[in-house]
Amino acid sequence: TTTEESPTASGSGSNATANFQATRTYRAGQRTADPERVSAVVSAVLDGINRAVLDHEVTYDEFQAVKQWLIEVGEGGEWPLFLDVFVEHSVEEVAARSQDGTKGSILGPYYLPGQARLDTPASLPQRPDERGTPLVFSGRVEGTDGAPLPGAELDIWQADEQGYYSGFAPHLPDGNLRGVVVTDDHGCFEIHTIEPAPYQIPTDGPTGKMIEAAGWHPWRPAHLHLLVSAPGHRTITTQLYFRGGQWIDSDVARATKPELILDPSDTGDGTRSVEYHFVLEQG
Ligand code: MBD
Ligand code: FE
Repeated sequence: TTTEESPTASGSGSNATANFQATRTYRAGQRTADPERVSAVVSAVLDGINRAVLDHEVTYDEFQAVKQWLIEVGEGGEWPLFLDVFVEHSVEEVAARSQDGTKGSILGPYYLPGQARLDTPASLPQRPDERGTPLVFSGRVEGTDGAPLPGAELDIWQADEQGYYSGFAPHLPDGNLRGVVVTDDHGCFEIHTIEPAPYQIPTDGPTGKMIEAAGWHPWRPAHLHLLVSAPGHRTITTQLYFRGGQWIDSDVARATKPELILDPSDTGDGTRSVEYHFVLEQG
């Protein structure tokens, strides 16, 4: 692979940090949270860290190495990557406790708002020589009462056949394999794309170095990301995976769920095809 086709960790990581800071949506008021809650959560985090130090008899050398590593995560812009891979699944699990309809999954660091709106049937923007197995992904968006939701939006983004995301890899055109597809009068959609490759955490950055040092693998199974929304309904952030795909049972980000696994079939001409129905709750 050429350098051009292998974005560096610092490239994708700092892009993710810049993107987070440009698009963050959390409310500023949450910065002045209830002191009792701050104390409870921060105490629990510090208790966990101090417990690990005592239980594993962490040395001064190790303590200083950790300090240096934390500095590098920040300098490399990898906090969004690190936190979305190792912590977001728990935040999503909490959110899921009050969510009906289609199961959610984590957002991850590579969502970019403001993509092209496409009428169904839609083709996601692709390079003329885009590689990968063609995939036709179709289905319906409906409410928990089963009523179809016309005009619902599927904001979709995915890695390419090499596992890279546009906007976070300099060799890919802006908007590649990203789009907002709008459902028709019957709440139906049809999206023409390619099957993504599994995603590898960049091995040349601090997150990848930590994973390697621990002897873990740095892979997420192949997935499609989606934000599914409709007026008057709660937006679902989710991901869809592929049955039998590599890493499906050992996602480094622990973000798979059995309800979110697609099982595409061959159509006979080298294309694969699959349906999925999304259910949104009111609110
Ligand atoms: C990804 O593609 C992803 O989806 C997550 C959650 C973290 C890192 C890379
Ligand atoms: Fe992803």
